[in-house]
Amino acid sequence: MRSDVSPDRALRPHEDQGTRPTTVPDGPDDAPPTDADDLVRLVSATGERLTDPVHDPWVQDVDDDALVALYEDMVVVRRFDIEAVALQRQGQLGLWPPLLGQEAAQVGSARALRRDDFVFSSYRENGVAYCRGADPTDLVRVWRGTALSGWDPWAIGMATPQIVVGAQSLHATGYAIGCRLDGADAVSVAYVGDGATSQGDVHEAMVFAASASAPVVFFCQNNQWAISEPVGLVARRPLADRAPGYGIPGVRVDGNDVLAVLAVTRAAVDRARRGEGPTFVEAVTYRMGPHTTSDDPTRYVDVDTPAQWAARDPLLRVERLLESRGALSEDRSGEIKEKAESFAHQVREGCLGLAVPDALSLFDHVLVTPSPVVERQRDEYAAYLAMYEEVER
Ligand SMILES: Cc1ncc(C[n+]2csc(CCOP(=O)(O)OP(=O)(O)O)c2C)c(N)n1
Ligand SMILES: [Mg+2]
Repeated sequence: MRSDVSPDRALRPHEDQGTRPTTVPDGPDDAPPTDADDLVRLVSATGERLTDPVHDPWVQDVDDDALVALYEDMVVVRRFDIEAVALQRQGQLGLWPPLLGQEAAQVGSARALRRDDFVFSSYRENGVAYCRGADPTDLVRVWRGTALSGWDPWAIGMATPQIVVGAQSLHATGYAIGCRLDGADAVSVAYVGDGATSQGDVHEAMVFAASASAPVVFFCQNNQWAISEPVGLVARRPLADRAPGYGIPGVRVDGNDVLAVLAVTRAAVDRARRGEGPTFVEAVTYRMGPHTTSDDPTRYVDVDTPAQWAARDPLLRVERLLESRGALSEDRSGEIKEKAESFAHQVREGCLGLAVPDALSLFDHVLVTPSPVVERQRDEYAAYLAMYEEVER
Protein backbone atom coordinates (compact mmCIF):
# COMPACT_ATOMS: atom_id res chain seq x y z
CA MET A 1 0.00 0.00 0.00
CA ARG A 2 1.31 3.43 -0.84
CA SER A 3 1.75 5.54 2.18
CA ASP A 4 2.54 9.20 2.57
CA VAL A 5 5.02 8.39 5.25
CA SER A 6 7.84 7.95 2.75
CA PRO A 7 10.89 9.93 3.87
CA ASP A 8 11.28 11.70 0.52
CA ARG A 9 7.86 13.30 0.72
CA ALA A 10 8.47 16.99 0.10
CA LEU A 11 7.41 19.44 2.78
CA ARG A 12 5.40 22.43 1.75
CA PRO A 13 7.01 25.73 2.80
CA HIS A 14 4.65 26.29 5.73
CA GLU A 15 5.31 22.76 6.94
CA ASP A 16 8.96 23.38 7.76
CA GLN A 17 9.44 21.45 10.98
CA GLY A 18 12.57 23.33 12.01
CA THR A 19 10.88 26.61 12.81
CA ARG A 20 7.86 26.36 15.02
CA PRO A 21 5.50 29.22 14.19
CA THR A 22 4.85 31.45 17.16
CA THR A 23 1.64 32.89 15.78
CA VAL A 24 -1.52 31.30 14.46
CA PRO A 25 -1.30 31.02 10.67
CA ASP A 26 -3.25 33.56 8.60
CA GLY A 27 -5.77 31.02 7.47
CA PRO A 28 -6.33 27.47 6.45
CA ASP A 29 -4.78 25.82 3.47
CA ASP A 30 -8.25 24.76 2.37
CA ALA A 31 -7.63 25.02 -1.35
CA PRO A 32 -9.10 21.95 -3.00
CA PRO A 33 -6.71 19.27 -4.17
CA THR A 34 -5.67 19.17 -7.80
CA ASP A 35 -5.23 16.10 -9.97
CA ALA A 36 -1.49 16.77 -9.83
CA ASP A 37 -1.14 16.33 -6.08
CA ASP A 38 0.03 13.19 -4.31
CA LEU A 39 -3.30 11.86 -3.08
CA VAL A 40 -4.24 8.33 -4.08
CA ARG A 41 -6.62 8.85 -7.02
CA LEU A 42 -8.05 6.45 -9.58
CA VAL A 43 -10.59 8.74 -11.27
CA SER A 44 -9.71 12.34 -12.07
CA ALA A 45 -12.11 15.21 -11.41
CA THR A 46 -12.86 15.27 -15.12
CA GLY A 47 -13.74 11.57 -15.15
CA GLU A 48 -10.64 9.89 -16.57
CA ARG A 49 -9.62 6.52 -15.19
CA LEU A 50 -6.05 6.95 -13.95
CA THR A 51 -3.56 4.12 -13.74
CA ASP A 52 -2.08 3.27 -10.37
CA PRO A 53 -0.18 -0.02 -10.21
CA VAL A 54 -0.33 -0.10 -6.40
CA HIS A 55 -4.06 0.50 -5.99
CA ASP A 56 -5.56 -0.83 -9.23
CA PRO A 57 -5.33 -4.47 -8.08
CA TRP A 58 -7.64 -3.69 -5.16
CA VAL A 59 -10.47 -2.73 -7.51
CA GLN A 60 -9.78 -4.96 -10.51
CA ASP A 61 -13.16 -6.68 -9.93
CA VAL A 62 -15.00 -3.35 -10.20
CA ASP A 63 -16.44 -3.56 -13.72
CA ASP A 64 -18.85 -1.05 -15.22
CA ASP A 65 -21.86 -2.57 -13.44
CA ALA A 66 -20.10 -2.45 -10.08
CA LEU A 67 -19.12 1.16 -10.71
CA VAL A 68 -22.74 1.97 -11.56
CA ALA A 69 -23.74 0.34 -8.25
CA LEU A 70 -21.33 2.61 -6.35
CA TYR A 71 -22.73 5.58 -8.28
CA GLU A 72 -26.27 4.49 -7.36
CA ASP A 73 -25.33 4.40 -3.67
CA MET A 74 -23.98 7.93 -3.89
CA VAL A 75 -27.08 9.23 -5.70
CA VAL A 76 -29.40 7.65 -3.12
CA VAL A 77 -27.30 8.92 -0.21
CA ARG A 78 -27.21 12.47 -1.59
CA ARG A 79 -30.95 12.44 -2.22
CA PHE A 80 -32.04 11.26 1.23
CA ASP A 81 -29.57 13.58 2.93
CA ILE A 82 -31.18 16.50 1.07
CA GLU A 83 -34.61 15.22 2.15
CA ALA A 84 -33.49 15.12 5.78
CA VAL A 85 -32.26 18.72 5.54
CA ALA A 86 -35.67 19.69 4.11
CA LEU A 87 -37.43 17.85 6.94
CA GLN A 88 -35.40 19.82 9.46
CA ARG A 89 -36.13 23.11 7.71
CA GLN A 90 -39.82 22.23 7.84
CA GLY A 91 -39.65 21.69 11.59
CA GLN A 92 -39.95 17.90 11.42
CA LEU A 93 -36.44 17.14 12.71
CA GLY A 94 -34.70 18.91 15.56
CA LEU A 95 -31.32 18.86 13.83
CA TRP A 96 -29.50 17.17 10.93
CA PRO A 97 -25.78 16.93 10.11
CA PRO A 98 -25.60 17.01 6.29
CA LEU A 99 -23.03 14.92 4.45
CA LEU A 100 -23.28 16.72 1.11
CA GLY A 101 -19.92 16.39 -0.68
CA GLN A 102 -18.79 13.39 1.38
CA GLU A 103 -20.74 10.70 -0.50
CA ALA A 104 -17.67 9.06 -2.10
CA ALA A 105 -15.73 8.91 1.16
CA GLN A 106 -18.66 7.24 2.92
CA VAL A 107 -19.85 4.89 0.18
CA GLY A 108 -16.35 3.86 -0.96
CA SER A 109 -15.23 3.00 2.56
CA ALA A 110 -18.48 1.31 3.66
CA ARG A 111 -18.58 -0.91 0.56
CA ALA A 112 -15.09 -2.20 1.42
CA LEU A 113 -16.47 -3.92 4.52
CA ARG A 114 -17.79 -7.36 5.21
CA ARG A 115 -21.12 -8.01 6.90
CA ASP A 116 -19.41 -9.15 10.12
CA ASP A 117 -17.12 -6.13 10.32
CA PHE A 118 -18.24 -3.41 12.68
CA VAL A 119 -18.50 0.36 12.24
CA PHE A 120 -18.14 3.00 14.96
CA SER A 121 -19.08 6.37 13.51
CA SER A 122 -19.79 9.96 14.40
CA TYR A 123 -23.11 11.69 13.68
CA ARG A 124 -22.35 12.45 10.01
CA GLU A 125 -21.99 8.93 8.60
CA ASN A 126 -25.56 8.43 7.44
CA GLY A 127 -24.24 7.35 4.04
CA VAL A 128 -22.30 4.60 5.78
CA ALA A 129 -25.43 3.62 7.72
CA TYR A 130 -27.35 3.37 4.44
CA CYS A 131 -24.69 1.04 2.98
CA ARG A 132 -24.80 -1.09 6.14
CA GLY A 133 -28.55 -1.52 5.57
CA ALA A 134 -30.13 0.98 7.97
CA ASP A 135 -33.86 1.30 7.59
CA PRO A 136 -34.98 4.73 6.22
CA THR A 137 -36.97 5.55 9.36
CA ASP A 138 -34.12 4.48 11.63
CA LEU A 139 -31.93 7.18 10.09
CA VAL A 140 -34.11 9.96 11.48
CA ARG A 141 -35.50 8.63 14.79
CA VAL A 142 -32.89 10.27 16.99
CA TRP A 143 -32.94 13.54 15.04
CA ARG A 144 -36.71 13.76 15.50
CA GLY A 145 -36.21 13.29 19.22
CA THR A 146 -38.39 10.20 19.46
CA ALA A 147 -35.67 7.69 20.38
CA LEU A 148 -32.35 7.60 22.16
CA SER A 149 -30.84 5.46 19.43
CA GLY A 150 -31.95 4.83 15.89
CA TRP A 151 -31.15 1.22 15.14
CA ASP A 152 -30.07 -2.11 16.55
CA PRO A 153 -26.25 -2.06 16.19
CA TRP A 154 -26.06 -5.86 15.85
CA ALA A 155 -28.58 -5.90 13.03
CA ILE A 156 -26.42 -3.78 10.72
CA GLY A 157 -22.92 -4.07 12.22
CA MET A 158 -22.77 -0.41 13.13
CA ALA A 159 -22.94 1.30 16.50
CA THR A 160 -25.38 4.15 16.90
CA PRO A 161 -23.86 7.57 16.10
CA GLN A 162 -21.40 9.00 18.59
CA ILE A 163 -21.83 12.68 19.42
CA VAL A 164 -18.85 12.90 21.80
CA VAL A 165 -16.21 13.83 19.23
CA GLY A 166 -13.63 11.08 18.78
CA ALA A 167 -14.90 8.73 21.52
CA GLN A 168 -15.87 6.08 18.95
CA SER A 169 -12.20 5.53 18.08
CA LEU A 170 -11.68 3.99 21.54
CA HIS A 171 -14.78 1.83 21.15
CA ALA A 172 -13.58 0.65 17.74
CA THR A 173 -10.14 -0.19 19.10
CA GLY A 174 -11.56 -2.11 22.06
CA TYR A 175 -13.93 -3.98 19.76
CA ALA A 176 -11.08 -4.84 17.39
CA ILE A 177 -8.94 -6.20 20.23
CA GLY A 178 -12.01 -8.24 21.29
CA CYS A 179 -12.31 -9.72 17.78
CA ARG A 180 -8.72 -10.83 17.97
CA LEU A 181 -9.21 -12.39 21.41
CA ASP A 182 -12.27 -14.24 20.03
CA GLY A 183 -10.18 -15.60 17.19
CA ALA A 184 -12.47 -13.89 14.65
CA ASP A 185 -11.08 -12.22 11.55
CA ALA A 186 -13.60 -9.35 11.62
CA VAL A 187 -12.27 -5.79 11.69
CA SER A 188 -13.67 -2.55 13.02
CA VAL A 189 -13.65 0.90 11.49
CA ALA A 190 -13.56 4.15 13.43
CA TYR A 191 -14.92 7.03 11.38
CA VAL A 192 -13.50 10.28 12.70
CA GLY A 193 -13.40 13.83 11.42
CA ASP A 194 -10.39 16.10 10.96
CA GLY A 195 -11.34 17.95 14.13
CA ALA A 196 -11.57 14.71 16.09
CA THR A 197 -7.90 14.01 15.46
CA SER A 198 -7.14 16.74 18.01
CA GLN A 199 -9.06 14.86 20.70
CA GLY A 200 -7.27 12.89 23.40
CA ASP A 201 -9.54 9.91 22.79
CA VAL A 202 -8.26 9.52 19.23
CA HIS A 203 -4.66 9.79 20.40
CA GLU A 204 -5.23 7.14 23.08
CA ALA A 205 -7.01 4.89 20.61
CA MET A 206 -4.11 5.08 18.16
CA VAL A 207 -1.60 4.31 20.93
CA PHE A 208 -3.58 1.25 22.05
CA ALA A 209 -4.35 0.12 18.49
CA ALA A 210 -0.68 0.25 17.48
CA SER A 211 0.47 -1.38 20.69
CA ALA A 212 -2.02 -4.27 20.36
CA SER A 213 -1.73 -4.45 16.57
CA ALA A 214 -5.52 -4.21 16.65
CA PRO A 215 -7.53 -4.96 13.49
CA VAL A 216 -8.98 -1.46 13.28
CA VAL A 217 -9.03 1.11 10.49
CA PHE A 218 -9.11 4.77 11.44
CA PHE A 219 -11.02 6.34 8.57
CA CYS A 220 -10.69 10.11 8.83
CA GLN A 221 -12.90 12.24 6.64
CA ASN A 222 -10.95 15.45 6.42
CA ASN A 223 -13.83 17.65 5.30
CA GLN A 224 -11.69 20.74 6.04
CA TRP A 225 -13.82 21.96 8.95
CA ALA A 226 -14.55 21.23 12.60
CA ILE A 227 -17.68 23.38 12.77
CA SER A 228 -16.05 26.76 11.97
CA GLU A 229 -12.44 25.78 12.77
CA PRO A 230 -10.44 25.10 9.59
CA VAL A 231 -8.21 22.05 9.53
CA GLY A 232 -5.20 24.26 8.74
CA LEU A 233 -5.48 25.79 12.18
CA VAL A 234 -4.88 22.52 14.01
CA ALA A 235 -2.75 20.60 11.54
CA ARG A 236 0.47 22.08 10.24
CA ARG A 237 1.08 18.91 8.30
CA PRO A 238 -1.32 16.50 6.59
CA LEU A 239 -3.31 14.57 9.18
CA ALA A 240 -2.11 11.22 7.79
CA ASP A 241 1.44 12.23 8.70
CA ARG A 242 0.51 11.91 12.37
CA ALA A 243 -0.06 8.18 12.03
CA PRO A 244 3.59 7.04 11.68
CA GLY A 245 4.30 8.64 15.04
CA TYR A 246 2.11 5.92 16.53
CA GLY A 247 3.64 3.21 14.36
CA ILE A 248 0.59 3.17 12.08
CA PRO A 249 0.80 3.62 8.31
CA GLY A 250 -1.00 6.71 7.04
CA VAL A 251 -2.58 7.00 3.59
CA ARG A 252 -4.01 10.12 1.96
CA VAL A 253 -6.70 9.50 -0.60
CA ASP A 254 -8.87 11.75 -2.72
CA GLY A 255 -12.02 11.46 -0.63
CA ASN A 256 -14.15 12.55 -3.57
CA ASP A 257 -13.02 9.56 -5.65
CA VAL A 258 -15.20 6.60 -4.72
CA LEU A 259 -13.00 4.08 -6.52
CA ALA A 260 -9.82 5.24 -4.84
CA VAL A 261 -11.51 5.27 -1.44
CA LEU A 262 -12.75 1.72 -2.04
CA ALA A 263 -9.24 0.58 -3.03
CA VAL A 264 -7.48 2.19 -0.10
CA THR A 265 -10.04 0.98 2.44
CA ARG A 266 -9.99 -2.56 1.06
CA ALA A 267 -6.21 -2.57 1.41
CA ALA A 268 -6.41 -1.25 4.97
CA VAL A 269 -9.14 -3.72 5.96
CA ASP A 270 -7.22 -6.61 4.40
CA ARG A 271 -4.09 -5.61 6.28
CA ALA A 272 -6.04 -5.56 9.56
CA ARG A 273 -7.67 -8.92 8.78
CA ARG A 274 -4.28 -10.49 8.11
CA GLY A 275 -3.21 -9.46 11.61
CA GLU A 276 -0.85 -6.71 10.51
CA GLY A 277 -2.52 -4.01 12.56
CA PRO A 278 -4.23 -0.67 12.12
CA THR A 279 -4.10 1.84 9.26
CA PHE A 280 -5.01 5.51 9.29
CA VAL A 281 -6.77 6.67 6.12
CA GLU A 282 -7.17 10.39 5.51
CA ALA A 283 -9.90 10.95 2.93
CA VAL A 284 -9.49 14.51 1.70
CA THR A 285 -12.95 15.84 0.98
CA TYR A 286 -15.13 18.86 1.61
CA ARG A 287 -18.23 19.51 3.69
CA MET A 288 -20.35 21.30 1.09
CA GLY A 289 -23.10 22.21 3.54
CA PRO A 290 -23.27 23.59 7.06
CA HIS A 291 -21.84 21.67 10.03
CA THR A 292 -25.43 20.98 11.05
CA THR A 293 -28.67 22.67 10.17
CA SER A 294 -28.01 24.99 13.15
CA ASP A 295 -24.88 26.39 11.52
CA ASP A 296 -24.41 29.25 9.04
CA PRO A 297 -21.16 28.61 7.14
CA THR A 298 -21.47 31.86 5.17
CA ARG A 299 -20.11 33.51 8.33
CA TYR A 300 -16.74 31.77 8.03
CA VAL A 301 -16.31 30.10 4.60
CA ASP A 302 -14.67 32.10 1.83
CA VAL A 303 -17.28 32.72 -0.89
CA ASP A 304 -15.19 31.14 -3.68
CA THR A 305 -14.26 27.92 -1.89
CA PRO A 306 -17.46 25.86 -2.30
CA ALA A 307 -17.48 26.44 -6.08
CA GLN A 308 -13.89 25.22 -6.32
CA TRP A 309 -14.83 22.03 -4.51
CA ALA A 310 -18.01 21.66 -6.56
CA ALA A 311 -15.74 21.18 -9.58
CA ARG A 312 -14.42 18.08 -7.78
CA ASP A 313 -17.88 16.72 -7.02
CA PRO A 314 -17.79 12.99 -6.20
CA LEU A 315 -20.86 12.08 -8.27
CA LEU A 316 -19.99 14.17 -11.30
CA ARG A 317 -16.66 12.48 -11.97
CA VAL A 318 -18.19 8.99 -11.92
CA GLU A 319 -21.01 10.20 -14.19
CA ARG A 320 -18.40 11.51 -16.62
CA LEU A 321 -16.43 8.27 -16.54
CA LEU A 322 -19.53 6.13 -17.07
CA GLU A 323 -20.71 8.38 -19.90
CA SER A 324 -17.34 8.21 -21.65
CA ARG A 325 -17.61 4.41 -21.54
CA GLY A 326 -21.27 4.37 -22.55
CA ALA A 327 -21.89 2.41 -19.35
CA LEU A 328 -24.90 4.29 -17.99
CA SER A 329 -28.00 3.77 -20.09
CA GLU A 330 -30.97 6.10 -19.86
CA ASP A 331 -33.04 3.27 -18.40
CA ARG A 332 -30.51 2.49 -15.66
CA SER A 333 -30.11 6.18 -14.92
CA GLY A 334 -33.90 6.46 -14.57
CA GLU A 335 -33.97 3.45 -12.26
CA ILE A 336 -31.34 5.03 -10.03
CA LYS A 337 -33.27 8.29 -9.81
CA GLU A 338 -36.44 6.37 -8.95
CA LYS A 339 -34.67 4.41 -6.22
CA ALA A 340 -33.29 7.65 -4.75
CA GLU A 341 -36.73 9.31 -4.83
CA SER A 342 -38.33 6.27 -3.27
CA PHE A 343 -35.77 6.05 -0.46
CA ALA A 344 -36.11 9.79 0.27
CA HIS A 345 -39.90 9.36 0.30
CA GLN A 346 -39.58 6.51 2.80
CA VAL A 347 -37.38 8.67 5.03
CA ARG A 348 -40.05 11.41 4.96
CA GLU A 349 -43.00 9.10 5.51
CA GLY A 350 -41.14 7.20 8.21
CA CYS A 351 -40.25 10.44 9.96
CA LEU A 352 -43.78 11.84 9.91
CA GLY A 353 -45.16 8.53 11.13
CA LEU A 354 -42.98 8.35 14.24
CA ALA A 355 -45.10 8.31 17.37
CA VAL A 356 -44.25 10.66 20.23
CA PRO A 357 -42.99 8.37 22.98
CA ASP A 358 -44.15 8.51 26.58
CA ALA A 359 -41.83 11.04 28.28
CA LEU A 360 -40.95 8.62 31.08
CA SER A 361 -39.74 5.98 28.60
CA LEU A 362 -36.58 8.11 28.54
CA PHE A 363 -35.48 6.22 31.66
CA ASP A 364 -36.23 2.73 30.37
CA HIS A 365 -32.93 1.93 28.69
CA VAL A 366 -30.43 3.92 30.71
CA LEU A 367 -29.09 0.84 32.51
CA VAL A 368 -29.73 -2.86 31.97
CA THR A 369 -30.41 -3.50 35.66
CA PRO A 370 -32.59 -1.11 37.69
CA SER A 371 -30.70 1.45 39.74
CA PRO A 372 -32.06 3.47 42.69
CA VAL A 373 -30.50 6.64 41.23
CA VAL A 374 -32.28 6.30 37.91
CA GLU A 375 -35.51 5.29 39.70
CA ARG A 376 -35.33 8.45 41.84
CA GLN A 377 -34.71 10.64 38.79
CA ARG A 378 -37.63 8.97 37.04
CA ASP A 379 -39.93 9.68 40.02
CA GLU A 380 -38.78 13.29 40.21
CA TYR A 381 -39.44 13.78 36.51
CA ALA A 382 -42.87 12.12 36.84
CA ALA A 383 -43.71 14.56 39.65
CA TYR A 384 -42.53 17.47 37.49
CA LEU A 385 -44.74 16.37 34.57
CA ALA A 386 -47.69 15.95 36.94
CA MET A 387 -47.45 19.67 37.82
CA TYR A 388 -48.34 20.51 34.23
CA GLU A 389 -51.28 18.12 34.25
CA GLU A 390 -52.65 19.99 37.28
CA VAL A 391 -52.22 23.36 35.52
CA GLU A 392 -54.08 22.08 32.46
CA ARG A 393 -57.01 20.88 34.58
C1 LIG B 1 -15.81 16.01 23.13
C2 LIG B 1 -16.59 16.99 22.34
N1 LIG B 1 -16.12 18.25 22.20
C3 LIG B 1 -16.82 19.16 21.47
C4 LIG B 1 -18.00 18.78 20.86
C5 LIG B 1 -18.75 19.81 20.01
N2 LIG B 1 -18.58 19.46 18.59
C6 LIG B 1 -19.51 18.77 17.92
S1 LIG B 1 -19.06 18.46 16.36
C7 LIG B 1 -17.58 19.27 16.54
C8 LIG B 1 -16.61 19.38 15.39
C9 LIG B 1 -16.11 18.06 14.90
O1 LIG B 1 -15.40 18.24 13.71
P1 LIG B 1 -14.81 17.02 12.90
O2 LIG B 1 -14.20 16.04 13.82
O3 LIG B 1 -13.95 17.58 11.83
O4 LIG B 1 -16.12 16.31 12.27
P2 LIG B 1 -17.17 16.92 11.23
O5 LIG B 1 -18.25 17.56 12.05
O6 LIG B 1 -16.47 17.87 10.34
O7 LIG B 1 -17.72 15.73 10.49
C10 LIG B 1 -17.47 19.78 17.83
C11 LIG B 1 -16.33 20.56 18.31
C12 LIG B 1 -18.46 17.48 21.05
N3 LIG B 1 -19.59 17.03 20.50
N4 LIG B 1 -17.73 16.59 21.76
MG1 LIG C 1 -14.44 17.99 9.86
